[in-house]
Amino acid sequence: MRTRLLWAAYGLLATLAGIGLAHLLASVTDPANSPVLAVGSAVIDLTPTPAKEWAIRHFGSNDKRVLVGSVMAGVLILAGVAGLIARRRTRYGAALLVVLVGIAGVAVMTRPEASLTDLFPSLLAAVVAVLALVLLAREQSGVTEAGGRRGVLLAIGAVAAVAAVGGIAGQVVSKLRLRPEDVNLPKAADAARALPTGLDKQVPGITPFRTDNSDFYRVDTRLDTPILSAGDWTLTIDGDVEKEVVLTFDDLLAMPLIERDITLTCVSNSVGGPYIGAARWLGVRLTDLLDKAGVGDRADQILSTDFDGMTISTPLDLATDGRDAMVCVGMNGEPLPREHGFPVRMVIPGLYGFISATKWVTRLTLTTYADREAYWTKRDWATDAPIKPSARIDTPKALAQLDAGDIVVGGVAWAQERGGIAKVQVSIDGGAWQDANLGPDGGNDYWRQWFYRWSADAGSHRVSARAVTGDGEVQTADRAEPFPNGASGLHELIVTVS
Ligand SMILES: Nc1nc2c(c(=O)[nH]1)N[C@H]1C(S)=C(S)[C@@H](COP(=O)(O)O)O[C@H]1N2
Ligand SMILES: [Mo]
Repeated sequence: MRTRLLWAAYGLLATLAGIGLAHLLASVTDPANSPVLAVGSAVIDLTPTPAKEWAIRHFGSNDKRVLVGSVMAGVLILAGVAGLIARRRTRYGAALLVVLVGIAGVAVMTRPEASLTDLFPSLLAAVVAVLALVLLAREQSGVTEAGGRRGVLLAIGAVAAVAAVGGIAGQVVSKLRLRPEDVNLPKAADAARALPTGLDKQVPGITPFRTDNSDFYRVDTRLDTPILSAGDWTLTIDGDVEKEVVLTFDDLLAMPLIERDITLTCVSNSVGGPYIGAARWLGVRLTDLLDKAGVGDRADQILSTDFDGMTISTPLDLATDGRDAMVCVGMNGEPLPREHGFPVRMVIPGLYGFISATKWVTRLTLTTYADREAYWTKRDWATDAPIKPSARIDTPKALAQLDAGDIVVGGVAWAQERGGIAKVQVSIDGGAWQDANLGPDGGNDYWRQWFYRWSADAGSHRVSARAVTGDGEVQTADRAEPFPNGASGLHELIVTVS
């Protein structure tokens, strides 16, 4: 039993050494090629909708950790098995390791813009893992009753050191490379007016009127954070256009910039959920860019592609109907953070992010829905998905224990491209809808804070909120799941008052 465990540990160690060095190599070239991340990303892409809705739905940081953790666990179990096999036949154990790394290689190569050099980290992982296993096996078979333990211990130490140094150095290099790049952004020709002071201080527990970049939700299919440089970046506008246009980052900055306050929302946000944020965006008008290329009369879709070949579809008519559709370089007075699309991303008010907000965008192709299908379209998500108006209760929290008397219920509500929020209403225990107080107006594409003073008596109570839009629409109570075009229903919670 003991020797079995020992051999399993050898398989594990050898694999960790391979993965560690590969991680280091990938961190200096392209982190996405790190074998574990590559397999994780492939799992994301292969996961069927809506069977495993969560995987495509919210890639919130926790899900990403769970996913990478599970892939890692799977790899390590197989690595242990390879070690056990190597006890009898080193060759077969080594072969299993090669197969294992081969899976990562396939995962790397199935990425849309993959090239052969992307395989280097996986190749390195295979070579290092096999060499390490052979070394450990050789030293182990040299161990006799009489001695020879020194060699094994040295080999174990060496392999473990390679694994640790590779892994740690890889992490350090990745962190360093993630530092934001310094770019100077010009001022907007068409600036936004100062955002009024929100209710942040007045209503404890309410969502801040403006979301800090560091608190802004992140949703995308990536397990890494892409590291692009503004100097290398270009945007190509092609497809059904009069002439193809290629712009550099400087070309973009030389165009008239606008600044807008827009609340971005993810289609995967469940009612009352966290995947929403409000920021001040700086960029050029999407229509100014499209005019440069001259849109043909066949196109009904803008297919935007990111640097890695990931695609997002946007209905051309909605993007060009006069709303402030933007190709953005700045977020809250800073260059875009890497997680949010540096150097350039799209933001289109009123459409969920999965059909509008392409991060790390490098290509806009004017095409048709009949000709081209974007990533989420292939996974049966809707192609036309306006953001559904909704009110969220931030305070009190669900199941809170509260003292009887005055209780402030508060939150945010949004109705982008629907005239903004005209009213938020609150109902206690299904009673009559009462108007809440609204916070300041940040514009029709921006969310609005609200609060309601409730004089609560003892007991268990159900608190509900709903939005009424500037266009006169009352938020529906009909429930829908996020798939395929966004959640609906009222945010409701139960609290206990005593
Ligand atoms: N390149 C790329 N852009 C993307 C995505 C993606 O997976 N890849 N996800 C989209 C989705 S679903 C949303 S909701 C928004 C989220 O933007 P954020 O992460 O900056 O909040 O980005 C969009 N842009
Ligand atoms: Mo999203």
